[in-house]
Amino acid sequence: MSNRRNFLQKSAIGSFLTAIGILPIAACSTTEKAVATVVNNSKRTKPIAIATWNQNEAATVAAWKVIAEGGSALDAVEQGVKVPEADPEDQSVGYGGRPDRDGKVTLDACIMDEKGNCGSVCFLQHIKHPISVARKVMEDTPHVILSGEGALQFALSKGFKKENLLTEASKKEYQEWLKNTEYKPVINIENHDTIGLLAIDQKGDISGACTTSGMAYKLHGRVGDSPIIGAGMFVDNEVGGAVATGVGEAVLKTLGSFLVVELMRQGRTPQAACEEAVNRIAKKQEFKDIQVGYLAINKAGEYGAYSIQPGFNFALNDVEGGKTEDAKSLL
Ligand code: SD4
Repeated sequence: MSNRRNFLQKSAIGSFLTAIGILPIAACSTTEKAVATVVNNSKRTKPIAIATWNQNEAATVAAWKVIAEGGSALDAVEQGVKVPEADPEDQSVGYGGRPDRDGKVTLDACIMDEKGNCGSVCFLQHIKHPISVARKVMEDTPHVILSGEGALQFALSKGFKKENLLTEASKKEYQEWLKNTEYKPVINIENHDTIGLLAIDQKGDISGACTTSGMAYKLHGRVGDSPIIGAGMFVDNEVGGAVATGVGEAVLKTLGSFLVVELMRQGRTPQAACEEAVNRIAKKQEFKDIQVGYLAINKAGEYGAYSIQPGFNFALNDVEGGKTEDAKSLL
């Protein structure tokens, strides 16, 4: 666990502390009063931005900035996951992602808002920010999922730029891999940095996003859990949200994120719900050699996380600052 980080600028934290009731409303500007009133009139929840894997700290900081400034959870999750999408050092997401076994970087992403609207792209190539294309699918089309060439054409029509996403580092690793061409997940290393990010804004609304380049060296055309609503990510504004990381096939077979949210609806804590979803995988299939991790929040802003193997962790920001935590695990 790392220390809490100090990250908020003075003005943003002022209005935010007011909004959550830490500063008196009387001491505020008119805008701050407006924010505080909205929050005080809504069901009290604890705003938060939380993401899979502690290397995604920068993403939760970016998401929290949106929330602290009064922005929506939807904007927060999009802005948050765009950080690793644009980062060439992150070899599991967006630009710099490891390619499939044909040497092509193919991306999966989905997004869901507090009204249950959702959008997704899968098997998308050449676009650095698949999450923003997923959001356009949600907002500008009557559909939920666009795939492959159709998703690319849609993105181009919306003004996204066609780019080469394969960095020299990922290309080099791929060329090394070609020498043996063994397809085998390596727990917590090969591609388990997929970001799933959940946020609760000052109004108490929940949104989620998930984005990845998927399993490294996968078969060309393979789609994982990450762009599938209910598998890689699910949000129900009445209950909470959940995201998954790890071997997508195991998550897909159990519709893990939906399961976690439904378990919370039935009264389980986020922690207990994540544990049951992991146990469900362990009951159904050989699990000793794979990693799957779930991360969940409920409407009150409480969170939980659980994985099959040790090594899963997560990053979060709330009004107290930022931190990372290790998840408990089955093994
Ligand atoms: C997939 N679930 O494509 C993704 C991979 C992942 O952290 O989560 N990696 O199966």
